[in-house]
Amino acid sequence: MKIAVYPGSFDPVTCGHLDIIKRSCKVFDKVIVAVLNNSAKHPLFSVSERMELIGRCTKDLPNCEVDSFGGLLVDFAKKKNADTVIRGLRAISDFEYEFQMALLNKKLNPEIETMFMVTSLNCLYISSSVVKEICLYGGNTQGLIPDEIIEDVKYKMEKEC
Ligand code: COD
Repeated sequence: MKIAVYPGSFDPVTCGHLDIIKRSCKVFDKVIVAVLNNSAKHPLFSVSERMELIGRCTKDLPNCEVDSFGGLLVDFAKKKNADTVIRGLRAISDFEYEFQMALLNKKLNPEIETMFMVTSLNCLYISSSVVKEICLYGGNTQGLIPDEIIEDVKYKMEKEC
C-alpha cells in the first residue's frame, strides 16, 4: 500500500490545498493530510478546528485521512508507514524553502521521499494568508477557499480580528 503524507499549517485549508489533496488521492492508496500542531506559530484556527474544516472538504475522498502532528515530520511519516511526503509548488518563491525542507527531511530519514506537485493554474495565487486578509476586509473568497468553509472563515475572522 502506497501511503503519502501531505503536511502543512492549513490555517485554513484553501482551494489550492484541496486541489493538491484531490490529485494526490488519485496517485496514492492513502493520503494523510497532517496538520502541524505548533502553538508557536499562533494560528487563527486551533488544530482541531483545522482538522474539522479539512475533514468536511474531503469527506468524498475515501482514501484521504486527516491527522495532526507535532515534532519532526519524518517521525510522523514513519509512524504512519508513509514513505512519501507531498508538497505543493506555486512559484519559484516556494522552491527555495521547499528544496531546503526536502533535503533536510532526506538527511533525517533517507527512506522518505518528497514529491512535488505543481499547482493548478487557477490556484497559483492562493495562500492561506491572502485568503485571511481578503476575509478581514470583507472581500469575496469564492474560488479561494472551499465553499463548505467560507462562512466558518468569515465568522472566525470577525470574531478574532
Ligand atoms: N497551490 C499548490 N500548493 C499550495 C498552495 C496552492 N495554492 N498553497 C499552499 N500550497 C502547498 C505549500 O507549498 C505546501 O507545500 C503545502 O501546500 C502546505 O502549505 P502550508 O502553508 O499550509 O504549510 P507549511 O508550508 O506552513 O507547512 C510546513 C510544515 C508543517 C510541513 C513544516 O513546518 C514541518 O514539517 N514542520 C515539522 C517540523 C520538521 O519536521 N522540521 C524539519 C524539516 S524542515
